[in-house]
Amino acid sequence: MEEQLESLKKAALQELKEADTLGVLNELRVKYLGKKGSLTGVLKGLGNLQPEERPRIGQIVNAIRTQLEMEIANKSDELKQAELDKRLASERIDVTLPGRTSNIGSRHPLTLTLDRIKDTFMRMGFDIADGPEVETDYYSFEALNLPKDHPARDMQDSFYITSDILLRPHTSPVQVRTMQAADPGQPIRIIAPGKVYRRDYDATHSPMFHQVEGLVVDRGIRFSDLKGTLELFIYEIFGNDVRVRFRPSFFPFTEPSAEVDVSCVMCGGKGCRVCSGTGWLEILGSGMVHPRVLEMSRFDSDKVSGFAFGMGVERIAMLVYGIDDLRLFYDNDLRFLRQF
Ligand code: 2NL
Repeated sequence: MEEQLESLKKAALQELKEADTLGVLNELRVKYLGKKGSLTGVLKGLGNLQPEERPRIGQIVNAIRTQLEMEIANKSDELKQAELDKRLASERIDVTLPGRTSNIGSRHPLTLTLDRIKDTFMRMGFDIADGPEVETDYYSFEALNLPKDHPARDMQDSFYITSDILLRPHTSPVQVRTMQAADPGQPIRIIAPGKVYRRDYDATHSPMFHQVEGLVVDRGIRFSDLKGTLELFIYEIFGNDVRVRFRPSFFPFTEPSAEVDVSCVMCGGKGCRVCSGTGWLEILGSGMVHPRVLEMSRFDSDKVSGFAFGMGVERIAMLVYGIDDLRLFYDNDLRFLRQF
């Protein structure tokens, strides 16, 4: 009996030594110490022994049991530690690696240009006004002294929804609405930036583009106010080294009217492809508000006068950043957008 127990112990210790996973270790625990395990079996068989032998054998079985429990506990700790070491080695992180940079993007060149235009006029005391992009014939043409047979009203030029409703072809309706909402005699000093729509599409024309128009109405507004305001604006946007010239022109809603040119920002005025050899770039249309336009919006043209102007934001952005195709603004190609 003792010999049998001794070899059982030996076998168990040998197997424990060889156990290399917690799973195998658990199987061994069941095999030797479990309810149906070998040692438990011996204990159960104690009844068959001579009564005087029972305590001695029982003692030996309990000693083996205690020893095996201890060995299993030690081995278990050892295997757990080994497993942890392995995980720590394989999951090691290098805290000195540079972090992933987050992509925060940048503002669109048209937004940058629009912001600079708005900022410049705001510092001169202008308010920013806006209005609907779907407009009526009245606000788009009638109130601006564009008669029924004027070419600007051609179905070919504008996007009509009905014969009376269209996508605004300029932001002037915003200024008309502002004048008509104003208290009589209240001075007006606003710019109206926003999207406008015309039926055109090539390298320099898009069916949707951005415009900023401006309007000043007050007592004693003169052409010199128009000149000073627009000259200052151009120096702010293109720098103090450019030259500015005013050229007589015609618009139905202003009289007199002037187009404003800046010396070519590409060649400095010598003449190049961008300025078609003239040395000048046209960037603004302007003029003194036509008395009929003032009267239609309930202003007394004997008491007040005003000036107005309009410019294309895309054109200014192209000149500021040296972009030669307007379609780049709308392609949303990141290789283009990342440059601003
Ligand atoms: C251009 C020319 C211009 C105006 C727009 C305007 C608006 C009112 C009254 C009088 Cl409510 N005038 N706007 C005046 C002159 C020129 O734009 O070349 N735009 C791109």
